[in-house]
Amino acid sequence: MQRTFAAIKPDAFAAGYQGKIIAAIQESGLKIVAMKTLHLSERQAKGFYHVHSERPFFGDLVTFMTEGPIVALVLEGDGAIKRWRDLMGPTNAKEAPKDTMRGQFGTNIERNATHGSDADDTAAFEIGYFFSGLEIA
Ligand code: 3AN
Repeated sequence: MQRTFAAIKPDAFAAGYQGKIIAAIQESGLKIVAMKTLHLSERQAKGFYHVHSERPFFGDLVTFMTEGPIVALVLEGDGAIKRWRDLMGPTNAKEAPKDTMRGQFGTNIERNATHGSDADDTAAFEIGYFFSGLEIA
């Protein structure tokens, strides 16, 4: 059993796609073991994306991630990291197939509707960044 961190980003949240994205997660067989809504501060968004701090798009990414509320989730299942990334589609929503979350609900490479951890170590960091052990079922 593997766990991954997922987020519904401010663009998808503002457009009201939370329900559709959560339904797609559940229909895929992944189990939601933690979920909450929050509005990241600049400091919190910078901490979450610290691995990208040297990238040219970092400032824009932090502005985007703090523009409105998000839904943070922990998903559980066999191969959960890859399964959720496959369901999300590629980073650039313009190139994402229409049966993926980013293809359906994203706009471009930055405003791409959802986030998913890309490896075991990032999943562990991201789950711990958003949730205490007591908040995970
Ligand atoms: P992913 O979310 O698919 O793992 P990362 O980790 O490479 O992609 O990038 C993290 C986030 O940074 C993306 N979800 C996207 O919002 C933003 N991003 C990545 N690359 C770019 C880029 N070239 N220009 C603008 N934003 C980007």
